[in-house]
Amino acid sequence: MPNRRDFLRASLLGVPALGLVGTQPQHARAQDRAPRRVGAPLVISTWSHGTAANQAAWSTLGDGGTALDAVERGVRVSEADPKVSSVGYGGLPDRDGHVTLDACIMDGQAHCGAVAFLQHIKHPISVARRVMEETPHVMLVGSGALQFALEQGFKKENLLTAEAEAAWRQWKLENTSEPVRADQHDTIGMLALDTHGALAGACTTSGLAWKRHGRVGDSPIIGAALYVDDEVGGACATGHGEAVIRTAGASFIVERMRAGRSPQQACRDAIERVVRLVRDIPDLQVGYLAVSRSGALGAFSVQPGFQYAVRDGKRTELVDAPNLG
Ligand code: SD4
Repeated sequence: MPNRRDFLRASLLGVPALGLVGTQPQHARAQDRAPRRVGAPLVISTWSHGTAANQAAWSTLGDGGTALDAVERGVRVSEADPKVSSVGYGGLPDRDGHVTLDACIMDGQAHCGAVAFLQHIKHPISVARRVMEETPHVMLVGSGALQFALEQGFKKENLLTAEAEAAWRQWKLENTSEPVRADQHDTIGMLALDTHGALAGACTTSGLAWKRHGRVGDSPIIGAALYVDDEVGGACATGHGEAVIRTAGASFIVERMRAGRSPQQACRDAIERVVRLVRDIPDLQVGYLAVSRSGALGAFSVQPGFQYAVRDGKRTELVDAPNLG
């Protein structure tokens, strides 16, 4: 049965009927018992370019499409946009001038696929989905991922735009130190809930600018930048990938929700954990988003500045995430 909070949420969202499905296992704890929301889709994603990505995802969700199709379609918008300088085409390169991409995709039934250190393919998220659906593996990397993408019919392209190359040349003139740009955070992570009550998520990035050649961040790692479980909810990450990997960010958030924490509390717990455990990364920034199976949202970051985009039946919003200040 819908609880009072879900009833209020449905009324606030103007949702005419809140359909509920699924039976609960005996051992289910508080958050597990939150009813699954069916019929009222939503999508959230990181950063301001998430607004356009959400719109594309929404056109799939609004037509009754699956959350999995929605997140793939959504993040492809950022991948194709040359103005988004840390995702796909137009992404800033590594210290040797190569654009190398990381991406993963996951549904709420533990199906997932990922690519890492992939070059020359504009839509790594779609390659990740093919890994999930066309191979017995979860992750392909580097030349193996490229070979697979070409076999699957993806086109080999130059992803280094003139602007990104100019920025790299400028950086080379000015910098001799370890190449990590701390202010460069606009990886897209996206979570969607569809009209059937199913969840999915996607994450795609060119990673930290000026990184060492071969460096892989959190974004293609299931459990770090993304985790989704239809019984509980999903979470995704942006920010310093090393810190997210070291603290198993998205997986930690989903398990906190399973234990009864709200998405908001769980995101805060994960940020407090990062700050407690990762003391050796200067100017650390990490941002998390989460959604529960009943459609409750959470967001939190280490520092101010992290924004996320929300789209549901009522809202198209860009929101400042709460943070530790
Ligand atoms: C990474 N998490 O490769 C990514 C970087 C980023 O917004 O920009 N996140 O570590």
